[in-house]
Amino acid sequence: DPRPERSLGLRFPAGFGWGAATSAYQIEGAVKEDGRGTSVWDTFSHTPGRTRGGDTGDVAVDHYHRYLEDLDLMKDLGLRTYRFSISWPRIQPDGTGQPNQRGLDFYRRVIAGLHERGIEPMATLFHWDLPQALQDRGGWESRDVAHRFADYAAAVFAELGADVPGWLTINEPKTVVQNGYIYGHHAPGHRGDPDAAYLVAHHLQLAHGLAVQALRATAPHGRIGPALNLHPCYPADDSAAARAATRLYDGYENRLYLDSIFRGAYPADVLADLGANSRMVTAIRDGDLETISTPVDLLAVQYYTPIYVTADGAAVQKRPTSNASWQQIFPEGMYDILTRVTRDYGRVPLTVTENGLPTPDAPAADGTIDDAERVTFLRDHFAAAHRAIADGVPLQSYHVWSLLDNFEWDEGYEQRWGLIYVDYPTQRRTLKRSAHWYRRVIASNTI
Ligand code: PNW
Repeated sequence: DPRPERSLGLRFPAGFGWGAATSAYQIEGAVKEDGRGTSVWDTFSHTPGRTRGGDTGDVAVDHYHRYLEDLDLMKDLGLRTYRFSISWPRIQPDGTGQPNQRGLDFYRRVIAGLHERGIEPMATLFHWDLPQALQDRGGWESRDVAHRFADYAAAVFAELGADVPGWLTINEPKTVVQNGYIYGHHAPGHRGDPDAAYLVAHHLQLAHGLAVQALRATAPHGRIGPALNLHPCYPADDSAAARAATRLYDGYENRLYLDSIFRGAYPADVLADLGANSRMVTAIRDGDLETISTPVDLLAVQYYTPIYVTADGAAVQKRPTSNASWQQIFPEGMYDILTRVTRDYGRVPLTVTENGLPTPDAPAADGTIDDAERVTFLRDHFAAAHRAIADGVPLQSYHVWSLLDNFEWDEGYEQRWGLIYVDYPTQRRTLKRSAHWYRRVIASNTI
């Protein structure tokens, strides 16, 4: 599309929460400053062979020192809301005990800076940077870590709860489960261990529920919910076998997390598939599902890609992929997943907390960055969200992933997901074509 900025004439509801998202380890750098402890991602990225080119988050985009400049960029874009994450090892360097004041102060400054600029903060408690000391005690395979998470959450709520209206518990539990314990390309890098992976899933869900309870006890005016990356699953062909395989695939991708939180039960088909002797099923105790299903105020949906499932349960490609091999571009998937959660789980307020595209950006001779593909991608996904709203979905806000180019985990710095380009050697920030377009979308509340 040569003119992706052309208006579609679609106006969003008044006050719609246009935003952008980041996470701590991907942007902050300053990994040894102000008493921060080591996280599993420090360990993982410093292990040879784990990340592209040996890239680490040691410096990232130096947001810890440049946050005022970044807050000004958000204001320049006109963001109504900004989603960031709090680094657990900055607050509790070894994962337990008295909070580290200097770590809390950094987030206090960020939050104050957001309020000064009229931007609403939305904070994620855990975006994968588990304190290494807790990993050394078993990590998420240990039930105790769920309780340590609740203590950490309570400490954060006590300090920051009054100034943050929106909270997210755990970013994408499924990604930790699958990439951390089955595929092994994320920390802690365990490969081929589904029995451990689903035990981890249960403890992540338990940690979520305990954190919701901690908020109710500490900062009762706050709103909180889970941040789930949901994948609409479609049969690769219309055979009955493909449909049955898709149903189970959907259980592992979506219902495992949604049903436990919103229905107080894990899906029976997934439990049966895991088996009565699996580590997860044998770890579930009386009362756990009540904890996990403690009522929440919102559901945060992260949508990137659909999954097409064959009769033998394999995922296949049916749509064009982006520069991320796992991402197929399918805007209608946004409509499908938003309408589906509303239909199946009731009218809980929704926010999209991530959606975006990596592009191979490089500045032109005049210094501009032409990411027309990102404009097209976002316009089409915004249009799908608009259609979902028109059909009654209570979607309140939408955070583009990501505000800035940043450390894309095992992919290092090569995949650029930002609205804002970062020249890593100089840390210079430049608005891409998509950022200029997004500013006009926000100002007009229209695509
Ligand atoms: C998310 N998938 O991860 C994360 O929350 C971000 O930190 C990350 O930078 C962003 O998406 C881009 O990758 C995902 O396989 C990882 O579908 C994997 C998938 C989706 C999201």
